[in-house]
Amino acid sequence: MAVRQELLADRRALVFGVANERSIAWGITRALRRHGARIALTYLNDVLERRVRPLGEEVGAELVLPCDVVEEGQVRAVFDEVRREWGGLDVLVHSIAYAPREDLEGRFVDTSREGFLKALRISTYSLVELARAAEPLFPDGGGSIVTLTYYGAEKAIPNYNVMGVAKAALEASVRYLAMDLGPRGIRVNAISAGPIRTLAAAGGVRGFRTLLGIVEERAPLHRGVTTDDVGGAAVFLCSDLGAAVTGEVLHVDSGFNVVGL
Ligand code: 0WD
Repeated sequence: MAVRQELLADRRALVFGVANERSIAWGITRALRRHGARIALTYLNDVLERRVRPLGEEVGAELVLPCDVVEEGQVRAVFDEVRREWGGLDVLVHSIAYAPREDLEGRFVDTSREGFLKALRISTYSLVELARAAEPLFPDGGGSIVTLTYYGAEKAIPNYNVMGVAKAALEASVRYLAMDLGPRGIRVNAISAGPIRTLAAAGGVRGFRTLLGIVEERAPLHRGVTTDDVGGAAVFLCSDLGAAVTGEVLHVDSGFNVVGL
């Protein structure tokens, strides 16, 4: 009987963006753990801490740390703690996004300067900042960074608005980070997930339920996407199976992005 090889045995994985058990980051965390990774989680604030700590216990997280990526000191503190506790890092998952609610409805042309900058600061620039902080911790010749994007980066989707612009910049950032970090053997990829009912999505994007229905009706697989589907793709990208993949946007969307309407 073939011994099931643990694809991520003892790899040290730091995950940003677990908010609750419906978070995409939580689906990824569980998949990484199932394949032998060691887990560290960050949470946004005290309110979320109450939800994230029990999840951390469920996966034997060795670190559960606060981090609002807007606070540079908190970002530095997380990586200092990782260096102290682990001495290094193998996997970084960035599953963070934010846009003011009023900018995720109505017309994109009406986006405020503050809303635009805040959305890109939190949803896009934070990847560059985390990658820069993580780089010295990755071992020579290894390391994988994964972020989450959405089809609204490629096509204009009603109400996704400024988040679509943030995701387009995120996908371009993945390519530039891949170029910079490739010589160190560090790979940088994005997973473009189909719509999933999470706290942020259901509450954040007007008309979200319609999006879910359209995917099930038109996507080749005629089914929605789950956080476990995204978790499986993340294990592939973080493991040696994805050793020659970097700068990519991997669609995990039941094939929705390949069909014309
Ligand atoms: O359909 C979906 N849900 C899709 C989500 C489809 C395709 C992509 N995505 C992306 C999102 O854009 C995001 O980048 O996946 C990522 C995770 O999104 P999610 O899992 O849908 O949402 P959620 O569970 O809410 O995680 C986003 C988290 C926030 O959670 P809440 O519930 O508080 O919105 O990002 C975190 C926060 O935990 N977050 C921050 N973390 C650190 N610093 C910050 C911040 N300033 N702001 C938000």
